[in-house]
This record gives sequence, structure tokens and C-alpha cells, in this order.
Amino acid sequence: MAHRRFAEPRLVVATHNPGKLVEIADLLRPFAVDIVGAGALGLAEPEETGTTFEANAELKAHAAARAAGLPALADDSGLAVNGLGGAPGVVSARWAGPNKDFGVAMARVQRELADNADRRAHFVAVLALAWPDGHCETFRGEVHGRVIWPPRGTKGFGYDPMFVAGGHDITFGEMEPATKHEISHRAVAFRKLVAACFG
Ligand code: ITT
Repeated sequence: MAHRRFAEPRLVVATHNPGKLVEIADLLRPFAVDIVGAGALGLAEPEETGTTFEANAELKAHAAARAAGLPALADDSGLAVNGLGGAPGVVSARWAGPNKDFGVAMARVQRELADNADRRAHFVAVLALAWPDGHCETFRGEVHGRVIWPPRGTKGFGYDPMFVAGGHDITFGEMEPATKHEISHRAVAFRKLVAACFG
């Protein structure tokens, strides 16, 4: 199926998560596109009613594109832990509670895993690029690894301090952003988006 090319000068990054906004802005830097965050535009944060990363990414992208009258790029992502049957998954943000405290969310992962020896986990990111006319392109990326305890590192955001990607010794929280951008779930999805829509 043919993908729609992105040829507009301006793009809304439909996220209210400052960590994601920084990463998406970094990833978009090589492309001549003027970006504006959903928060800066005063756009409301839609309720994430979907049960899949794809559904939530599309819902957020459509809401922002319609409200702003501009193409919008949304990211729905999360951490899936094998020993927890894939939790927290699509509700990864909710595990941090109303104060968005990821110390609390990481401690819950550790507590629920207890003495489970299976520490395998992966991050998922689904990027959805929607246009105001309702067209949407969706791309998924994953990075597989394991969760460790205690958390380490102050770079990145969210669950980064407890995630170690396969083939690495340091957590995403200890990794330089440029290195995370080479291997992360978001980077994998982004490369697919670029090949399909920016190529
Ligand atoms: P928006 O919906 O406004 O984009 P959000 O934080 O609510 O922001 P999600 O619903 O997609 O976003 O929640 C995904 C959560 O998964 C997010 O809050 C992070 O804590 C976590 N997460 C996603 N990508 C991550 C990454 O690269 N490193 C660490 N944690 C990540």
C-alpha cells in the first residue's frame, strides 16, 4: 500500500510528555520541519481509551490534527515485562499515578516481579502521523532487553533507569541520548516513518 508523503512545513508533536517531546524533536532535527508541541498550542490531552498502542497513538494524532488543523505526530509507548504478562504495557503512564512519579512506577514493577527470575522486558513505541483530513500512517518499534533493580542513571525519562537493552550493560537512564536514539523503540518506529513518509 502506498504511504502518504509528508510535505508540509509544520507539524504538531501530539504529546504532553516533555521527555518524549525532547526525543521526537531530536529525531526530527535532520528534516526541514517546524515543530510545535501540543502543550504549547494549548491542545487538550485526549483520554486514552484504546486497548492497543496503535489505537491510542491514532486517537492522539487524530485529535491533535483536527484541533490544530495541521498534521500531527503522536507516540503511544510503554514497557512490557514478560514476568508480569506484558504489564504495565498500554497503561505504563498510569502506573506512575497522578504525580507522574516513575520512581513509584518502577518500584511497582520490582514489587510485582518479586523473586520472579524472568526479568525479560521490551519497550514498544507506536508512532501515528495523522493529517487533518483523517488520513493516518502508523509505525511500531520495539527494543528488547531486561529490567534491573535498583534503577540507575538520570538521563532519559520514565522507566529508563531500570531498562537494559540486549547487548548492553548500562541502563537507558545511563546512556547518552544519541546512543538511545540509535537503538530505542522510538528510533526503530521513527526510521520506518521516515522511510515511508519522508523518503
Ligand atoms: P502522551 O500521551 O501525552 O504522549 P504519556 O506519558 O501519557 O504522554 P503514553 O500514554 O504513551 O504517554 O505512556 C507511555 C509511558 O511509557 C510514558 O509515560 C513513559 O513513562 C513510558 N515510556 C515510553 N517510552 C519510554 C522511554 O523511551 N523510556 C522510558 N519510559 C518510556
